[in-house]
Amino acid sequence: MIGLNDAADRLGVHYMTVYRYVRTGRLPAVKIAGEWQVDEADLDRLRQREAVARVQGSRRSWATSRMLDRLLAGDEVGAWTVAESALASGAQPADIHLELLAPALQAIGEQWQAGDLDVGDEHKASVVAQRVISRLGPRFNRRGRKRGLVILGAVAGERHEIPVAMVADQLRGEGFEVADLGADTPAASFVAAAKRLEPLCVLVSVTGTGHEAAVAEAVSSVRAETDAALFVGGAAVPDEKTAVALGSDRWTGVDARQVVAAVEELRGA
Ligand code: B12
Repeated sequence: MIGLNDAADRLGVHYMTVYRYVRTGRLPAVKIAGEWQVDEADLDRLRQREAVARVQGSRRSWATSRMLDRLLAGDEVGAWTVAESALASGAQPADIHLELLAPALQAIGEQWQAGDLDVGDEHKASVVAQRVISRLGPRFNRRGRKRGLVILGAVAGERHEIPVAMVADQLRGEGFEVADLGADTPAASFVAAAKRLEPLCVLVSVTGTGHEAAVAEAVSSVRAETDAALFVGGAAVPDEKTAVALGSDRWTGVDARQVVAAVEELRGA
């Protein structure tokens, strides 16, 4: 372990810069006899990450790898600190969703698929991601008259709830009212909500493959009861052809910003 003055020398930065790294969670440290001490291995890791960020010309890629690290550690406080420092440097709440959390989660999926992580790691990371999303939620509140109501949910059997939560918050951020039915929503619940709420639009989310029958049931049930626009989307809907085959009015893109734009178009906004 070394002190912050030595760490600053090794990194070639001012003492206060290292101190800020420690306070924002970028550099793990412990206090020994009232003095911050850092592990040299952590210092090396920080140096490597900084180098990657420099090469890629982006502070965000650094923040994304830091977010990934904190999700895998199951560290809500650390993950929130990463989000908070990005917000403090001018990122919008939607950027935290799409540029920090989504790529970190996608990287976790790749590591799970490669057999480097077990499903428990994925669960632990998801819990932290959901907590960060919840803490960001109020920042998407927008005052004033609502622009219309959107019903949103993942189909029956589909447990991927995080993409749904992101779309819901981003729609709220643009002034829409959202009935978020969450994950694993039975077709009958989409229908009940659509009959009761007279939505501008119903969004059916599907992330994994193998949910085609559930999508078909949700789509046909909703269409039988309402004339509202209906879009099927999510990671399992990568293109126009798939969207149309699944019964969507059209393809509305792969991320939340694109869905929001499609809903805005309906409104003629
Ligand atoms: C977290 C996670 C889980 C968590 C979910 C926790 C939760 N509460 O959400 C748990 C552990 C439960 C889970 C379970 C499973 N998972 Co999983 N999971 C993931 C992981 C790592 C992240 C998902 C995520 O949140 N991504 C971040 C979001 C923001 O990205 P996104 O999907 O692009 O989101 C955008 C779009 O979907 C869009 N969008 C969302 N809704 C809508 C709606 C409309 C209308 C439109 C237009 C757009 C839209 O907006 C979002 C924001 O921009 C992914 C890896 C990955 N590549 O994403 C695997 C992944 C999705 N899972 C996978 C698998 C295989 C499974 C399991 C079968 C096995 C397992 N790993 O346990 C089960 C299936 C459970 C089930 N029945 O659904 C595979 C799916 C492969 C496939 N093509 O089918 C993936 C891709 C991992 C991989 N690389 O293999 N998983």
